[in-house]
Order: sequence, then C-alpha cells, then structure tokens
Amino acid sequence: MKHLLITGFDPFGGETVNPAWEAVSRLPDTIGVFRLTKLQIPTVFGIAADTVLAAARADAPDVILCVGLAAGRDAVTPERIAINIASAKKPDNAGNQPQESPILPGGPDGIFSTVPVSAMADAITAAGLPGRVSNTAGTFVCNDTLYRLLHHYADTPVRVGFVHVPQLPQQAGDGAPSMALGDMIAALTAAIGILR
Ligand code: PCA
Repeated sequence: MKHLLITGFDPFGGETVNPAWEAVSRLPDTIGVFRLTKLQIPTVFGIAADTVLAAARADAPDVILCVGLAAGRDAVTPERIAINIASAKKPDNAGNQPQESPILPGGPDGIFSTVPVSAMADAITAAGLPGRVSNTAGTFVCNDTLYRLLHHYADTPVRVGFVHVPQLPQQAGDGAPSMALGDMIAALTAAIGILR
C-alpha cells in the first residue's frame, strides 16, 4: 500500500478542541490505496511543519495531508495554494504573532498544492457533503505549514495538500456555519479516496 501521513492541529485560540484533529484521529487506518499515519501537530509557526518533517523522515510518506480548522467556513475545503506571508491576528500556541513577515525570505510568492484539489472537492460533493476548493489558506499557522512543506518537497515525488474544515456545531456561535464531526470524517474519507 501507499502511505499517507495525515495531520490535525491541536486546539488554539482558547478553544478546547480542534475539529481537525478530532476528525483525523477517527479516520480509518486504510482508505483506498493508502495506509494512514495520523499525527497531531502543534499550532505554532514553523514548529508545525518541523513536526511533520520529522515524522516524514521516520516513515517516508507518498502523500502528506494536513487538516486544520477555518472558523466561518461552511464546507470542507481543499486548499489550492500557500503564500509566502505570515500575519497573525492572534498569537499562536507559543505566543508568536508575526506581522507581515515572509515565511521564507526570497521564497516564491505562492506555491500550488500538489494534490488534485478539484477532484477532492468533487469527491466530497459526490458524497453528498459540502466541499469546495479554497483559494486562500489564510496567513496563520495553516498557511505557514502548507507553504513550508510544499517548499521542502518541491521537485520531489512527495505530494502535499491541505484541507480546512468548519467548526463543530458546539463551537459555532449563533448563525455561524458548522459541520457535524461524522460529516467531516466522511468528507475527508471521500477526498482521500480519490488520491492515487
Ligand atoms: N487552523 C489554523 C491553525 C490551526 C488550525 O487548525 C489556521 O487556519 O491557520
């Protein structure tokens, strides 16, 4: 089987759960052609990507897929691109709050994801769940992690992707969009199911 390293971030911003890790940790151990290694990573600029890279060195994955929370989203959203900027409205879990800083000085402005984001979004909608390609992963730790991993694995066979999930119903305030944990798990399973 091929190997998928899939990560979910720890809770951040005063929350007690991160639906990304709640969903990732409950995925089956095999999906399609992949066996899964699941890893929780810290919501800390730079350290999150370093944690993924350390795990990848230990057990060479074919594909790395990181999953994070994007409050306010109403769909499970594969990210098309990471951009070379870190700018945080709130501190990360280590108190870092970069403002308008390049992630890697001199690096490319943007790096496209190397997984098939449209096909993943289509697989989610085909499963009857809300899925859509996103064209921005923000400027916080999720974008930082995707950018660093895409940069590291550029011109290698290792493919790197990122999926943002909505808040859980119990996290979302009045009228804010949310998704049940079971639906997130089903959406991620559908998206992974089309990877080869
Ligand atoms: N979401 C944040 C960081 C960790 C997470 O789950 C983000 O979108 O940057």
